[in-house]
Amino acid sequence: MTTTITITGAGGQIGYALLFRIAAGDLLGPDEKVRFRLLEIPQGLAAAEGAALELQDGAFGLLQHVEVTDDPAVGFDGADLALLVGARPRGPGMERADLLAANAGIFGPQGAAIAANAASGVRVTVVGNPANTNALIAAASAEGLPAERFTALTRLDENRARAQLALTLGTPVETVRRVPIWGNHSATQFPDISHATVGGEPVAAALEQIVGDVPAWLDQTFIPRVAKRGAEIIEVRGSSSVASAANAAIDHVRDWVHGTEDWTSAGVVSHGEYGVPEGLISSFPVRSVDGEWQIVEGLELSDFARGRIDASVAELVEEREAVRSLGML
Ligand code: NAX
Repeated sequence: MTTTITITGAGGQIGYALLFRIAAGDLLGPDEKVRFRLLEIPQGLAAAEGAALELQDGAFGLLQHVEVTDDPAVGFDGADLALLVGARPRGPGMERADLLAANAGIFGPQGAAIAANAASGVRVTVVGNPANTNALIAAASAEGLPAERFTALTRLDENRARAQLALTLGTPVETVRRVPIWGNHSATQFPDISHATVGGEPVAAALEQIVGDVPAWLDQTFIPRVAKRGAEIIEVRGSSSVASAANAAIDHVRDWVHGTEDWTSAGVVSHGEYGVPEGLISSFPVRSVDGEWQIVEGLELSDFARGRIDASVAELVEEREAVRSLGML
């Protein structure tokens, strides 16, 4: 079997980090061949073509073909998996409404091109920001495709949260589980430790021994650290998160295709779960079963968690309203 994978913004930083790991088999395993379709805007074509030359030089046994294009119909032709990475960044003096409108102008047509050209079982993962609302716009424009096929990446936030907990507890990161992200991939996101476990035991007791006042630590240290990690990376590295974002995108898609052992996080369409308005693409605790994301239901939420989730979801509602008021949804 050969899987056709479309990557938009493939000439950019995250695209460059994704291509070589996927070609090496990190996404689908050592036996699944891949075919790339790299979709760029005209200014990004040369960088994507350069990456395609380097892919040749990688002599990857799994890589069957690379097509570089700025035509969405060609870019999404036959796509089984689509990673929508290319987006319009916020420029100097750009208001939030301008940013949403610029991205609606990208993700609307891409959603339509996916519906018209991709494989009928296509799975779409939006990385480009504002990821949740971009995914919502793409889904709304993809006539005939279920909204469940459109997701937004919040796995990087979850990976950051698990890593921070592991560092604080002095434990290997793989022992820390069930740390879902709720809401928007933005500073309002809620990394939730209330159901988290370390080595199979609830995390709260272990944390108390180390940080003392757990609620204060969550409010003042942990949540801001996770939610503002992207800014911290920019400050220290002088450039935004790239390899960790590509790594999280690979985690997300691999789990979607191959299934999960435990919960993880993904921005998926709400059917009203946990009071999140229907149709929004919000991050939830999810499992992947038989190639479909399922929201983990029935979790008890504290007042603190409820307040945090409501605040992030309110931001998603505002973003949807802003795009609607521009007539772009
Ligand atoms: P770069 O600016 O390096 O690359 C973006 C690429 O997209 C450029 O080559 C550009 O030509 C291309 N592009 C722009 N519009 C396009 C269109 N309409 N069709 C096809 N290609 C298009 O950015 P990079 O560092 O790769 O980041 C990409 C996106 O990921 C940004 O929106 C960024 O904010 C977002 N991120 C999302 C994360 C998440 O967890 N969801 C984390 C990392 C990252 O911040």
